[in-house]
Amino acid sequence: MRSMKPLFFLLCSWLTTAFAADETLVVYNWSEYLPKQVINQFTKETGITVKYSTYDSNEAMYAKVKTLNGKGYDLVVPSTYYVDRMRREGLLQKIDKTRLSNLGNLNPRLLNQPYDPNNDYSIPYLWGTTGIAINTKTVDPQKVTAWADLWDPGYKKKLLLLNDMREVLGMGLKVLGYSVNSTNEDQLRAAYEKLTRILPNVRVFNAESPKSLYLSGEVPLGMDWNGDANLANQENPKIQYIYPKEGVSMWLDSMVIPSGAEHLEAAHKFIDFVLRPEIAKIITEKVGYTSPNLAAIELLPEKVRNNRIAYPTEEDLKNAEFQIDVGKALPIYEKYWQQLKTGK
Ligand code: N2P
Repeated sequence: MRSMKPLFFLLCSWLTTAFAADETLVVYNWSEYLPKQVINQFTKETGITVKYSTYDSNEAMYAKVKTLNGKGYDLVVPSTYYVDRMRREGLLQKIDKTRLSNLGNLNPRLLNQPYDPNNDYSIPYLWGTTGIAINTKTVDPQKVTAWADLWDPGYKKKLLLLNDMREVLGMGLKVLGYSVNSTNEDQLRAAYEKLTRILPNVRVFNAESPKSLYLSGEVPLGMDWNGDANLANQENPKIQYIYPKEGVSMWLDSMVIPSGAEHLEAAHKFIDFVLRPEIAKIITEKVGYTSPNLAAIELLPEKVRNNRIAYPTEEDLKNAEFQIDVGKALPIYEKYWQQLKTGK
């Protein structure tokens, strides 16, 4: 009789691979979007080491994941309009929701949206708005109530614009009365032309850490994401966040698992960890953005819950628009963004 040994070893090695607990988790997230404390606590509790790196735009994240064909990362955090694109391109894998015991904490109004019906591929992480930050020490707040005010020739070389294609072109569209999700070529050209006229006022494009530039005093006003402005405001109350009257843009970023991810067990554990009320509470408090986790919001001190920078009122969201995928118009956005940034 032939020895059963090789078969036995094969089986053993298969079993160890199949059931070995993950030792690492590779996370790729927006900059300044997850407190170190949360990573440390996760590692302490699970023994899983988190390899963490960051990006400052959806486009940078997408390019990386696409080049790697969905391999290399276990968890990334795209905005809704990239969840849509990535899932349609086969770059994401389904999340096993039976492994998520804390899913019920999420605001049901943010679930089951057209970009990912049934949330098969994405679990909301944080959401927020894009408005205007000003330093009231040097800028009169009465004079800045609209996106249009940023074109004032008095602000020569003073503005920060987010280094973010959809945000900047969205502002150009909005100021002309169009939708931030326009797919109309003429409207996009008009937005681009309008934006070329703001360039003399632009000091810097930044999406990595705008607050550092607001706080150091290098820029007195410009665009900002609400959470970033929130932290700046906590450090220096003179820095304020304004909801421009044309309307802010709104977005939601979600945790997704790329198609080639290797550490699936760890990824699911991490998602469920983030969904715990106490952990989601730490995240919203420390990074300043808005939590989709209702149980976490309940735990927040009143002061945080009533802070309009992170938790806007209905009035603040008047004329607000949620950013969605622009489908076939994306190359038009890319063309004008490139032209705006490089002048060609
Ligand atoms: C934080 C990035 C905010 C996310 N640095 C914008 N979707």
